[in-house]
Amino acid sequence: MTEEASRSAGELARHLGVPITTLRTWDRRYGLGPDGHEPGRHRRYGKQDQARVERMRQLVADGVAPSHAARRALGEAGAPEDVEATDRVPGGSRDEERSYASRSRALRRAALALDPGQLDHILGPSVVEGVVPAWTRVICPAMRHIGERNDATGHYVDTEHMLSAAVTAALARVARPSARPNILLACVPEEQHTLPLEALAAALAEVGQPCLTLGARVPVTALTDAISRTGPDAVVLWAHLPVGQDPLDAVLSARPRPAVIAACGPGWPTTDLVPSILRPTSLRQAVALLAPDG
Ligand code: B12
Repeated sequence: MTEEASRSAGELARHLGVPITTLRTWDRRYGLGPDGHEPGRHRRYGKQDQARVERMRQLVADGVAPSHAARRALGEAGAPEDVEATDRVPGGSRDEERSYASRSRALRRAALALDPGQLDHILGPSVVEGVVPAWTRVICPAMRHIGERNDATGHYVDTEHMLSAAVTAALARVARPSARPNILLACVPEEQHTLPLEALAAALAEVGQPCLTLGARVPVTALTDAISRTGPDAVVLWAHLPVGQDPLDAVLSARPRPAVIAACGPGWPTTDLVPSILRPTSLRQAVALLAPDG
């Protein structure tokens, strides 16, 4: 293997759009580092090492649990082939599933009854138990239900607003780490659906990862200004409504250029994005990619 064909950890991280800390974690935890590394010498990933890490990144982005993904990337015989449903709670028992479903129904009823006390009563403990299951199992199904009712009848805007505000408040109560944030979260211009990024900020905080959240409708100039002022390692852009490539192009040409750029939400074009841009499709995947130690 020539030196040119091999890559340092930093070069590979940039090439794949994965934080360098993620590469180190995958190496330490799953043995996905460079083969034949000599102590005292800089680690360089050869062609095969790179292919393994690239496969790992793809599998994790497809929703495979990192430990399973690593076994498959390493080509272990008997490694599980199943791709986990992207928002399934790993290890969740049937009883747990039933409990989430009944809490979600109760949340929906409390929202329809415009009952703030009850909303808080359900949301508070659910979020304390774990942001990812609270968001994916309790909150999202209720949100989808209210969204569909609203869409079908033109009513329930009040319900949607009230539920959104209660969810925002519950997620904001998750204690934020005091360290300087190195991840920036923002909605694309004109986008007001902030809740998924609020869930991401809370889920990252829960595992000790601070982030800077710019909120709704962030103009491209504000985004690039914030990048040049704070130099984040990762930028996550949320688009629920259809959006073009402009905000991504702005981040790609921002200085310093963030090592990791993730385009999240159903609003992005399904094709034609730059390959190094991450496309996590669930909260769990986004957390696994941005905070692998969590
Ligand atoms: C709450 C809500 C609002 C709130 C947002 C409040 C807030 N602070 O976020 C308010 C009232 C502001 C709002 C406004 C509007 N909304 Co609205 N809203 C919703 C609602 C009910 C929930 C949004 C949400 O949080 N979704 C997240 C979850 C619940 O959705 P999900 O499908 O399960 O998510 C999937 C993925 O996105 C992903 N995922 C979920 N979370 C995360 C997190 C991360 C990090 C990742 C990577 C992935 C991920 O996993 C899920 C499974 O695939 C949706 C209904 C819906 N189904 O989403 C409508 C919905 C998104 N809204 C819609 C519309 C049309 C509007 C308005 C245009 C209404 C209007 N006439 O003004 C405006 C648009 C404003 C704008 N310019 O952005 C439509 C969008 C249709 C479309 N695709 O074009 C929807 C789908 C409702 C509908 N059925 O018609 N809305």
